[in-house]
Amino acid sequence: MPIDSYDSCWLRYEPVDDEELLSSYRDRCEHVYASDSAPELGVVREELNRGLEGLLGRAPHLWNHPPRSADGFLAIGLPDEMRPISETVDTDAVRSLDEDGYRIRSVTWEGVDCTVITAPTDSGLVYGTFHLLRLMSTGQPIDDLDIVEEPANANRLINHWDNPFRGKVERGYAGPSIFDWERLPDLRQRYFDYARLLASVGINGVVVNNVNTKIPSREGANEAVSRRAGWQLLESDNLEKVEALASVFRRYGIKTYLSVNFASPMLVGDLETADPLDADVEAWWERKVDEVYETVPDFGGFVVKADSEGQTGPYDYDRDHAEGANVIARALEPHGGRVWWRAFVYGSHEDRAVQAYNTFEPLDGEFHDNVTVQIKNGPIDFQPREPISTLFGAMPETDLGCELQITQEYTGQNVHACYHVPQWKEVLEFDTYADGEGTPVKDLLADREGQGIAGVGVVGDDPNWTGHYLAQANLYGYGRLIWDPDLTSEEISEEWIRQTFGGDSTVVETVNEILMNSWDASIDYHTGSIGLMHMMYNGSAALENHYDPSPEEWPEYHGASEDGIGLDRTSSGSDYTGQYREPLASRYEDPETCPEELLLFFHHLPWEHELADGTTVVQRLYDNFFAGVEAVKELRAQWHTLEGEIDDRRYRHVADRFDEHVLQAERWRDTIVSFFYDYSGVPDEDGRVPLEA
Ligand code: GCW
Repeated sequence: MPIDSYDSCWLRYEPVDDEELLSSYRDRCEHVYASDSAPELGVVREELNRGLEGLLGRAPHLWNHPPRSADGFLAIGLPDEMRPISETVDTDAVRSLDEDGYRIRSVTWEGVDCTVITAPTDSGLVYGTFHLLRLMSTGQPIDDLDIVEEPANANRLINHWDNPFRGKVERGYAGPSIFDWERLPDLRQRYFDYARLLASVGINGVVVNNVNTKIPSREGANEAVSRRAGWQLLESDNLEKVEALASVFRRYGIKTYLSVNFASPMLVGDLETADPLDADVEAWWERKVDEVYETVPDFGGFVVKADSEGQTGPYDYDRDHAEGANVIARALEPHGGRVWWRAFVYGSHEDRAVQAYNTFEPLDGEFHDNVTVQIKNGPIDFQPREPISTLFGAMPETDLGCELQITQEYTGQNVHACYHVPQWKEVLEFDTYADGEGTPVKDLLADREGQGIAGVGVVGDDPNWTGHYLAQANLYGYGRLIWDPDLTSEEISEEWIRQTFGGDSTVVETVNEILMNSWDASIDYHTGSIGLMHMMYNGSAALENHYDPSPEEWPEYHGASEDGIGLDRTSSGSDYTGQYREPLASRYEDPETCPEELLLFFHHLPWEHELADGTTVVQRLYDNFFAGVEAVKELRAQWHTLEGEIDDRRYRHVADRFDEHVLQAERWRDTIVSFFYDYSGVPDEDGRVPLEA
């Protein structure tokens, strides 16, 4: 696929139309003195060439010494590599920055205006370069910069749920996988452009294949062995394919990881068991991992989904999850690799929400140092809004990772506009009280080598990468937010809009409003916004659709009955509230103090239970579902005001989807309010329910 047949997303580098800014940018960046001492520096030069030519309208002069004749220049290199840097910045301070950190400073060197980008490592130089280009792409002045940046999270990963060899992406809504495993190790230009997109928002790790390394059939596991599947990426003849991808990502400071099957010793090896305490199994993992690192020297490690949704695990051998993870971790340790062990384990407890804590909290401190327990933000499964997983703050002796979903499995897939950043912001700002008041999730995760955040990927081979143009904001926003969780959702969306649609203030304001209102609307028409969730269609297809409404399939999630709705997760029910620290546990335990947006997640209440403002539960649900649809209609109307302001291809693409979005929101509303009416028999005070026949 030729380079220009897919979208360049936020790396458009449109010509700067502000004359004053343009001349300042040219003065300072038309001449570039960039070191070329490392592969990453090749990336820096390429991106500067591409970016500056686009922005300034002519290619920069790249020097490998200070350009004597220039009025100003850009100097990029490690602190001691060049005099314009070592003589103008505190090199000790730069060297003590986090390894992915960087410093950008406007200085005068020997009477010449100089913009310095320096960092302790080459990947820091890559991030610094993208930062400067972002400032220029968003029309910001660069003549008085004094920037020090360090990522809050050491590990900033993308988890692809791409099924190798079969090209499908589980919960992917943007076409087939971009990774062509049949043709690898041959490379596609698209791999390089994907790495650019990820590096431009600070991503430093990519897991290239689905955690469902063995596609369990609905009739039970092990049936898929015959067809090539993800677990086979560990087979010797596939490792050069992995290295080929790794060779692209490493240029951008991105480590490559694989999802592996816990039974690999049996599937890939020919052992009879995968028992983690079996000496042959231990030896097998050691040999296999050594082999991987011979081929991919900077391999990141493995992600493992075990004892979960049909994937095998240590329970098959009556071992616990620490024993399961540690046999793999011991093999990776000598190479500096890490196991990302998923805590998405449920199915043996009536209330799915309680199981992960009961399984993992008792194992705190049992995991090897190079194991990170990867926890979904909420106890269920990436619903539009969930309470925080109780594991955050409950395992101080264990490295934790937070798993977020970038792809919109439950928020409208590739049809609905839904900006996830406010949801993630709510997760990261949530106070767990782990060390008393003021212990937000973001602080629990930050600044620990083995911790970080993993986002379930969204890209596919569609020309627009994400199936919906506005969904690009989620990939962009994910990277920006996990680099700096103190950024606001608005700051991030404005950055993205300016780089993607230009700086016209009407366009920026309108698209920003649409994005910022989209998540609340999604919660309203998918759930009614007072704690219900998981009312989507499952059906019998190999991969459930999770797009349409189907409340009747999930009584154990909404608890609808003649007398009321919601689930009792208090001490009189599943006691999930008891897993939270005080004062959260008491706050959730009491319907009077439980936040309304989570009320029915923790409580089963009569339909006519009065909320704080006197409205009944059922009436609030009716109101919120109807409000959700009206909100989507408003988003569409706002988008329509942009006709002619945005190129027709993207305008039309989004406008068409808004039409389907409104219809689907109405479908959710009508299906679920009728379902509630059938149970409660309580009509809507405004006569909207029961619905006219
Ligand atoms: O969200 C659910 C999805 C599955 C997914 C699973 C998981 C990869 O419906 O498609 O499997 O969670 O997180 O493992």
